[in-house]
Amino acid sequence: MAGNRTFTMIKPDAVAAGNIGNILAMINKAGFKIIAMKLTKLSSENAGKFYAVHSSRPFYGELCDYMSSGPIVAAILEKENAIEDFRNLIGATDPVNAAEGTIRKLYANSIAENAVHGSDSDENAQMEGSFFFSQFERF
Ligand code: IDP
Ligand code: MG
Repeated sequence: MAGNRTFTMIKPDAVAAGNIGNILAMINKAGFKIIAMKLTKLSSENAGKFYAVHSSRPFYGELCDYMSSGPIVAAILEKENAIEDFRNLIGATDPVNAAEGTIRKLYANSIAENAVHGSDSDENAQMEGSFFFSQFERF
């Protein structure tokens, strides 16, 4: 990874609302290259594993139910300074606090159903990407 890759999901609310294309267009326009991508669905067990880091937070059950409620798009993205630049592109966790023009400001419903995931560190990007993709599925 060496700082140039991040992992994202287009979450169930955004897929259900028909916003896959709009969100991918913003990702491309911001200069990210897609290294791996798939439309898939998390079981509640796998949502629990993916978000295990949040297992002690009060919203963990709600988060796992939501993330397994419908299809998602999982992708590995490449760009210089990928982690920070992608967090800036998606905006704050709560869309109320997200900057104008960010993906969450435009497409999130709430702090829970907030349209997209973005990794918060190189280490987590590596782990999260590996959760969905093998070496052979990446470009
Ligand atoms: P992030 O996605 O901006 O990194 P995190 O704090 O890592 O935010 O939380 C992970 C996900 O958990 C959020 O994207 C959102 O879907 C959900 N979440 C975060 N805070 C809350 C909350 O207060 N209530 C309900 N869901 C939340
Ligand atoms: Mg996070």
